[in-house]
Amino acid sequence: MSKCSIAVDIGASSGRFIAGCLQDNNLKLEEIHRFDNNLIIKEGHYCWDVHALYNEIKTGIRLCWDRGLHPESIGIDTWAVDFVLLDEKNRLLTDAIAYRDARTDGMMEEVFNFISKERLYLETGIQFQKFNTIYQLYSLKKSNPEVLDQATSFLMLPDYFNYLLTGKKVNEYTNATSTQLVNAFTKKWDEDLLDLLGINKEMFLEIKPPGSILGDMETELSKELGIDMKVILPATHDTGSAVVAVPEVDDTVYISSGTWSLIGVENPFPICITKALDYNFTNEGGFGYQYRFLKNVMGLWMIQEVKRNYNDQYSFSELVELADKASEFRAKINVDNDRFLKPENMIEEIQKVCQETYQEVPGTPGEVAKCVFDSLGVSYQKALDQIEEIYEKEFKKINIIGGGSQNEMLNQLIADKTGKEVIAGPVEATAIGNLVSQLITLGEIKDIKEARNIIGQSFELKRYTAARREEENVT
Ligand code: LFR
Repeated sequence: MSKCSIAVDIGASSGRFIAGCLQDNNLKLEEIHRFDNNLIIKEGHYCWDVHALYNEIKTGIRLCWDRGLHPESIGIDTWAVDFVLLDEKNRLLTDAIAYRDARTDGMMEEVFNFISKERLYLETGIQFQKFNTIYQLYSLKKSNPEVLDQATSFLMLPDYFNYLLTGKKVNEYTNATSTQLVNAFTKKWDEDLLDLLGINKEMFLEIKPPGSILGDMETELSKELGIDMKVILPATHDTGSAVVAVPEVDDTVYISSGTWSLIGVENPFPICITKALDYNFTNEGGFGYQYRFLKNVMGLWMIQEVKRNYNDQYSFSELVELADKASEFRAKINVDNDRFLKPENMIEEIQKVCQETYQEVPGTPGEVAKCVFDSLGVSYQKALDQIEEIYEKEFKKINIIGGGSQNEMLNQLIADKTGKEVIAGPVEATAIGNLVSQLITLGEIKDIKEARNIIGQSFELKRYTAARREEENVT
């Protein structure tokens, strides 16, 4: 059996610890640990509980040892854009304020007073989302400028966990690009932008590409357990890892479906043309310096919130079933409206928007869920049309990866709507992408091409075609 690695994949609603190794050229996964992740409120802001998350990381490592697994390496990925700042004694200067917090309201427009939208896009290639790190930092500069001045290290959340595990501080490349402060061409911190904004440049660290070995684990826990494990940088931005796990990228549009739906294509260079700017597509840095030309669609967050607002009375699959039964319901909303980022109550917000747009208001849980799924379908279709317009070509396949790929109703809806072949899976794409990046670094897998072949043959994928409900296995 080959060397084994651990992927720690922390999403906005849950985290998982998955061990993986190659057996007869197939990737074998073993889930070690799973935990919830929730927003907490601290001093009036939505924050992530980084201490609780780090404890879950330590619990997972302990559980590996309890099971007799002695992995060679560990790699951590999380969502993007969020960060902490440390002072010269490496003490936390900030809470990990979450990107859904309202502190960035209006900040994007203020930043445009210093840097034009066009210049920002031409230099970074990154989409305009009000929660990007650049706007979070600008908000901090306005509210607590002294904190920015005292900071000696800027760490994105996976960088922070890596620092806790190894004592080494770096900024991993794929996640760094999501800040909208990395130059898309030089792949370095864009010092001109930082100067224009008056943000302390000294706190930004060396940018290291995914696939780098950060160092050995050095914690009380490693001493206690006698652990000799390397920390490797995967694409620490979860979407970056997920896209590594798309089995066939040629002629394929992927949808990485989780809290967000990220819809796009892999590209060897950034596309910063006016149309891409107008349609708000991003060029996020990827593994092997590929770019993810994609668009954020609001994703399953909406249905997760709907479920929570019904006091978890219905499971996710019950909501899907109820939506299926509400087939007569027709109202649709623009899911990408910022109003849905973190409304007080998602159900009420959906109802309000339907009312304001003179549509039938969804009343039953089935109608609310149907409205969300249908509206997501519309947004996917629009993003797809925009990609095809920019590429001036038709893509034949859509590969849905991630937890959302298990939603058969949505998969079929996408096949029906687009008329394209839909391939669903792998479900654990992010953890798989994280794992194969480590196995490439360890020399177990040659390169990303071989990794994708291995992934294609290791996991069961389902195919859907328009107006036909049956699927066939294609492994
Ligand atoms: C998905 C994701 C997206 C990013 C959003 C916020 O989990 O990482 O790629 O735009 O979360 O960080």
